[in-house]
Amino acid sequence: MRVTVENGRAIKVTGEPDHPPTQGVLCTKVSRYADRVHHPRRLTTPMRRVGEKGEGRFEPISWDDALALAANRLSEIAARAPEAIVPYSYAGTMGLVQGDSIAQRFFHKLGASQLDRTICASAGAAGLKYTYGAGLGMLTEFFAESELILIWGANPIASNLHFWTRAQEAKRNGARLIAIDPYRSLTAEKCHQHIALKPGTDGALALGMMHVLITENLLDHAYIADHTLGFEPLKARALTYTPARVAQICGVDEQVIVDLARLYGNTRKASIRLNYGMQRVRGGGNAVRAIACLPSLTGAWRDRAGGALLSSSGWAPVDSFALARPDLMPGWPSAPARVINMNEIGNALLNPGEAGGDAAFGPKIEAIVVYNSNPVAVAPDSERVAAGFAREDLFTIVLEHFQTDTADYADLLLPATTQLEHLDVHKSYGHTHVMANLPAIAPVGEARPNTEIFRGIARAMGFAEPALYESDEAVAAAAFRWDDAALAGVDWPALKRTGWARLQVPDAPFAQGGFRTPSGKCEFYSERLAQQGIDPLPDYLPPYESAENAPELAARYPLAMISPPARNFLNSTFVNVESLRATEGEPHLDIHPLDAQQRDIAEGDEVRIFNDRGSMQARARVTDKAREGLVVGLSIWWKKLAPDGRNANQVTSQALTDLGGSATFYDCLVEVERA
Ligand SMILES: Nc1nc2c(c(=O)[nH]1)N[C@H]1C(S)=C(S)[C@@H](COP(=O)(O)OP(=O)(O)OC[C@H]3O[C@@H](n4cnc5c(=O)[nH]c(N)nc54)[C@H](O)[C@@H]3O)O[C@H]1N2
Ligand SMILES: Nc1nc2c(c(=O)[nH]1)N[C@H]1C(S)=C(S)[C@@H](COP(=O)(O)OP(=O)(O)OC[C@H]3O[C@@H](n4cnc5c(=O)[nH]c(N)nc54)[C@H](O)[C@@H]3O)O[C@H]1N2
Ligand SMILES: [Mo]
Repeated sequence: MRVTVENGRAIKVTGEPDHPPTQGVLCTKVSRYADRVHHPRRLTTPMRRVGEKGEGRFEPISWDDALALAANRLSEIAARAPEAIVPYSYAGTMGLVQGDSIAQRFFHKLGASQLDRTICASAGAAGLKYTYGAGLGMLTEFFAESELILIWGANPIASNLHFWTRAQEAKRNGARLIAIDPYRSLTAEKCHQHIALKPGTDGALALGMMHVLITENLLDHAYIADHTLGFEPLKARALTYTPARVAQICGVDEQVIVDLARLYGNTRKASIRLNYGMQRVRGGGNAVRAIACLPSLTGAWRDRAGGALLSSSGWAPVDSFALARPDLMPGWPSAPARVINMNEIGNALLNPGEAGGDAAFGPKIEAIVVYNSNPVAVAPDSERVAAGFAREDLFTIVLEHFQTDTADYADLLLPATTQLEHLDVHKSYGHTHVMANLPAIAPVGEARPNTEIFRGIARAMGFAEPALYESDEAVAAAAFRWDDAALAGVDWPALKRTGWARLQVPDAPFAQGGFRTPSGKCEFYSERLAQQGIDPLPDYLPPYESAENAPELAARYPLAMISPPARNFLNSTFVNVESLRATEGEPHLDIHPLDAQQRDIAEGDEVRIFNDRGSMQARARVTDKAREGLVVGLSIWWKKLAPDGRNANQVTSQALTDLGGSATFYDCLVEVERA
């Protein structure tokens, strides 16, 4: 990203023309980043709550007073029960320095609860780990040479523009693009074919494709013999997924499944861009495992334009231990602090703890420190999340750029710098470059980097541990294992000079096998899963909230709701940038004409979407973009900027995925009525 600065203000951000994945282009929302940085509502001073909890009324205080207030409260709680303190963070702008370096070290030193950061990708990450050994896949560049691209549970026009550029290149060269998505997304509209399966049934579709590949012998037997493990048991499993059975599960025609498998098996340069959209359901981890097996069955990996990509982040040799220093935990390594899954923060905040009768939970949560995240808007089962944050006896610190829905609940609200103002270092999950993020402008107002804020609280608490006081430069320099072959010839000073470096990854990374699993093979069968008492083979698990799994629930709430990203928002970031919000308009609900008709809903009607967890309102768009039985509310709105003060997470659930403990945002049954 290039920043143009005039008189100390960022006036424009553009893509770096020389950076191969970016090629000078930023996506819709990030190209407005300067508007966000200099937004009139940026938080510019520390503030203390003066109103009621959640009311969002604050008064400015000095940094010294703010840090002392934080230190006093946290010290007092830590003296009794350090695990009663919980950090809550996700990616922010995804840097390794402003993400989980000094902050993690601080919470580890304190003995605070650990947070399992599972809100986005952990089901898919687990699926890849048990199949390939890590988050590894095809190189983005070479999708441009593919002859067939399955865009599977991904909407790159909205959420991964730089991949879409490659897919279009391939399309111009004659490639066929197939979208597999219950919704006719912006991307699906531009593909040659759209397979609109029922949400959460991807595992069955992949197993059905395997059935055809096996029975019609569209397999690369040499690749299977040399580079995979467990073909025979996988074959037995796949043979139970006949196209007829899969057609019934997925709600698509049998012939569509057969044709898809034949085309896939008969195309040499066949690639799959799957993305996280398809793993936000009960069976998400298994579905990723099943899809990840496909290129190893057909030997698509032999060509650099064949294979699959969910995440490429495993190629970057990040030194997570050096960054987060878990060894600073008092009980390390035998008795690490308790772990709270971030998707269950609603339940966790409302848990009375051991004194209230839940011995297994441990101490009741007394303090939460939020940075790089907006849980009151983004976490599932939001009624419970908000009720938790509203607790009078909870001490809440929020580090933010803006007064978000979460910031409204803060006792102490601290202004943080943006990526234009601080130093950082990045890996990617969509390409294979690492990047240096150098500050382009001075901090706005009194904003401070997250790292500096945590150093300040540590100092005010009197901690002596040197690791807590390392400079951002020192942390950045320790973020990667520079001696790893992937970074040959690159070190931190060099990265700072050039801005980015390409990781040394072979063009066709698994052409000769070389997976990072214990066996070194693509593990269809996972011994590691078997040892944990988990099914060692990929399977299809029906969504928790489906007619298959919960008929009684489905009778009351017959519509499946998904709430994938809106093009102009980045999760809940940018919702408060007026120009972007104006383009999105207001919260919408896409509903199929037949479902609308049954409910007497017309285009433009205000509708109420509800289930046992909560409700929200949106404006109906009657359209066959949503398949029958599906409703779609593009997200994630700030609640307070929506007309009814609510958003899609009012109805989503805290249930976790099969693998990885991920969120199940798209495993959600609702009913809809005219408001
Ligand atoms: N504009 C924009 N870009 C973003 C983001 C954003 O909020 N806005 N968020 C960023 C982040 S944090 C992430 S993780 C990525 C996410 O980006 P993606 O991985 O692309 O995920 P989603 O956008 O959640 O979903 C993509 C598609 O999956 C479809 N889908 C939903 N359920 C299912 C299912 O069960 N099966 C199948 N096959 N498809 C399904 C949705 O309809 C949607 O069109 O995007 C990143 N980029
Ligand atoms: N219903 C529904 N819910 C979802 C999803 C969905 O598709 N549907 N998607 C899920 C996914 S994939 C994800 S990744 C999560 C994302 O959830 P979050 O991680 O909460 O992401 P954002 O909503 O972008 O909020 C990030 C916040 O961090 C702040 N921030 C950014 N950089 C910094 C920094 O350097 N310092 C500090 N202190 N703050 C910073 C921003 O101002 C912003 O308010 O949401 C999940 N929630
Ligand atoms: Mo995400």
